Amino acid sequence: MRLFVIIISAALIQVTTAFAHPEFQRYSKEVSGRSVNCAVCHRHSDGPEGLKPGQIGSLDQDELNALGLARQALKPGAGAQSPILNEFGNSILNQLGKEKISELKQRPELLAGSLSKTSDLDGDGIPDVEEFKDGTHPLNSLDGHPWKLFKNNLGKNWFDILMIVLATGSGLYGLQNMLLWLSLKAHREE
Ligand SMILES: [Ca+2]
Repeated sequence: MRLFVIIISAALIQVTTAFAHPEFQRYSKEVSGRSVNCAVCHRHSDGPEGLKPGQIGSLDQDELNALGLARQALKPGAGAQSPILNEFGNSILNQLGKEKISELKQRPELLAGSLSKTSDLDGDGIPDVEEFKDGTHPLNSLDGHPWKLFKNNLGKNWFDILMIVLATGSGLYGLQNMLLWLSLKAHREE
């Protein structure tokens, strides 16, 4: 009986570690100093194990079939869409394949260097790999390194900002002249 429990526990541990990759999460947390959860790559923020939406226990038969195909995506470019991964997680799977991902678990600091430098899934101007290192969410355009977001927004909206500055400047100029005119008028009437 005891042996049976040990075997079952070992099998469960293996299944759990086969789906989750906490090494990458830990690395992102360490380098960014921010709290990073499983939702960076997974559909559910608690990770792949469980019964909640996006977790293995909630999958229907079609999704289980898709999960089976994703688990066989050993090489890059398999086009797999794992139902427990989000768009970023699936993009990593398709860029690297499962073999390379397992290899990188020993050296999580090499993950960012192995991925596309230009892919920006949420279109906030910060590449996914930078967001991974910054501990921000690569699929949320409002979540990004504050200085990088500010710079990108400034770059995108420079014309509007220039117009506001000009309008404010000319408004102040007009106000100053009106005050000057009023004070001259008051002097003349004295
Ligand atoms: Ca981004």
